[in-house]
Amino acid sequence: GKVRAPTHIISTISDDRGEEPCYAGVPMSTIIQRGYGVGDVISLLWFKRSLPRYCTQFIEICIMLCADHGPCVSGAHNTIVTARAGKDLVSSLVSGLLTIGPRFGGAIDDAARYFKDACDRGLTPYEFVEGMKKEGIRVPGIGHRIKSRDNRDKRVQLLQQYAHTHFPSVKYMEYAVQVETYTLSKANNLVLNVDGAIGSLFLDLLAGSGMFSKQEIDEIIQIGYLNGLFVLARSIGLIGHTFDQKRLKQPLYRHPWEDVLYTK
Ligand code: Q5B
Repeated sequence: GKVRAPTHIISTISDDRGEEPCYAGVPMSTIIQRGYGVGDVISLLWFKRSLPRYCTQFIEICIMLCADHGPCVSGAHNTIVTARAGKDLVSSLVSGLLTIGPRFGGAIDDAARYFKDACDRGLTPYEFVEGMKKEGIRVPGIGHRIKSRDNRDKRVQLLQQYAHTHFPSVKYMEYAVQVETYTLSKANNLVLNVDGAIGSLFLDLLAGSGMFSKQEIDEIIQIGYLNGLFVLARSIGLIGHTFDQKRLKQPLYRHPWEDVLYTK
């Protein structure tokens, strides 16, 4: 019989060889005819399956709520400085994206990992938080520069409200809130932040939707899909900041001497 030459690439999420491109086997025309949104497209291309509407809507809410958070955050700042240095859109965008990491926006996967492990092992918030402290690890998903007990993050509240109304279970989110109650007893700004809210609620989505096996959930958490939500969302804002600076014809940025402590 025919022997197929070994391929150099294996791909399982999309196919452009037919009459129309397919995402996870779903033709483009079906995506349009059924009125699918970006949450459905993410479901197909990231999770390789169609998810129920309440899940795709949750994904879209995450994208909308994380699209921007003003010009002062690390990502927007880098993008603004880069755009003002006369660089192009892609350079300005990636300059901002490269700040996304364990402190800024990229704590979603670790929040999901640590909350899941602690909740599944039945650790009390005290045992979990103090155990992390002993290891010198900050609790991912907890803490914010400007948000606090008295100035809660509206995004977190909106995500929690949506999940309370639509999710079959919010076990992991409730655990994260218990952790927050404990961390708030230590300092006012140790709130559950947007990364922690998305991380814990995505665990609830994965576990409660009945669309994923236990093994698949473990793999998603281990690979780390969830920071992708922040990267994707914030790209919208970073592109906006680039256009804004170009429109305003802003000159090269130089940080003022007065704001630097020169010391030996
Ligand atoms: N302490 C976020 O810190 C921040 C602690 C903690 C235990 C913690 C910090 C942190 C985990 C990572 C995380 C996502 C760096 C944040 C985001 C998107 C954003 C951004 C925006 C947007 C803030 C003061 C004292 C110290 C620390 C202790 C702080 N966090 N202890 N667990 N998690 N969190 N990141 O205010 O005894 O004095 O040494 O790393 O989840 O990025 O809007 O800005 O949409 O763009 O700089 O919302 O919490 O406080 O570093 O001076 O710490 O609190 O050990 O204790 P700060 P620090 P001590 S959402």
